[in-house]
Amino acid sequence: MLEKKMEEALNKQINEEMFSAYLYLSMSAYFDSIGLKGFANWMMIQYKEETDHAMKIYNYLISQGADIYLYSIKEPAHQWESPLKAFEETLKHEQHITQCINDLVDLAEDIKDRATYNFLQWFIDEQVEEEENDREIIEKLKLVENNKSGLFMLDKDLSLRKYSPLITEGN
Ligand code: OFO
Repeated sequence: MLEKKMEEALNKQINEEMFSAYLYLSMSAYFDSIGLKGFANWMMIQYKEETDHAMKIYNYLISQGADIYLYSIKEPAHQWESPLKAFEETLKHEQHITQCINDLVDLAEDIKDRATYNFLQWFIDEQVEEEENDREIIEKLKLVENNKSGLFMLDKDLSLRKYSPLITEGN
């Protein structure tokens, strides 16, 4: 049984995760439109992972007998100045998500909601990984700046990323 304010906060986080999914789907389309299929693949997988994050919270709320509120999803941008700018926005967005997760953890601590506190630990680790991945790609993009063959190599690299679904059922 969740307290109402935790139920509300987790429902808001579903919306944050769905916006993340929308943002990365839009970035995937952008990369496709400029012929960078590997980057598009990376972002498409990111989109799927964000949907998994939303579903992980959804399933947790259901398991706690809480209500689900599916709020409207904001419209993301659909063009970026360059691959570097898109990834800089990605990192900035993930830093915002990290803050959202930290706020949820603080709330769980404040109201002594130990189940939710435990549930959120997975997201804390995930955010460390997400920010690290973005920083790595930003560094590489800075290295290959204005070098078409470098960008092509990086695109090839990112085309290798594979999606492994999160087991969200009852998870
Ligand atoms: Fe990108 O980790 Fe969820 O939002």
